[in-house]
Amino acid sequence: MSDCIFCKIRDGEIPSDKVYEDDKVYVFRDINPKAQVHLLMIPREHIESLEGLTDVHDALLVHMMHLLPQLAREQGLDTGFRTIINTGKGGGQEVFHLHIHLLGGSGLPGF
Ligand code: DGP
Repeated sequence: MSDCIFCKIRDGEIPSDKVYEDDKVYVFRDINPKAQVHLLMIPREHIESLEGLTDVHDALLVHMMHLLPQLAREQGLDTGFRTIINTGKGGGQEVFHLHIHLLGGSGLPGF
């Protein structure tokens, strides 16, 4: 059994506020939102971080990148959005299942 929180969310073992899912990704609202809209996009496959990617993930990555603006539009983020990928402890990563933060709307902190 995996101890990964995001695998458990993907599998419905931990409840989440799901926004979107397909055969490759699962998207849900961050439990501790840093802006009006704060989504997390995870691949269904357990990949620890960007460091775990290989050539076999190329199609998955393109899929994720194309989905981000679509989801942002659906969330009403007509003027733009921010994406963040924290990688490794030194990059501030807390959950070791690759995820892309999608943030926007009021409350977006400066960077
Ligand atoms: P990162 O620091 O990039 O690893 O961000 C992890 C994010 O995951 C953080 O913003 C809070 C969020 N998070 C952690 N546990 C849960 C959870 O159980 N449910 C939800 N929805 N989000 C979570």
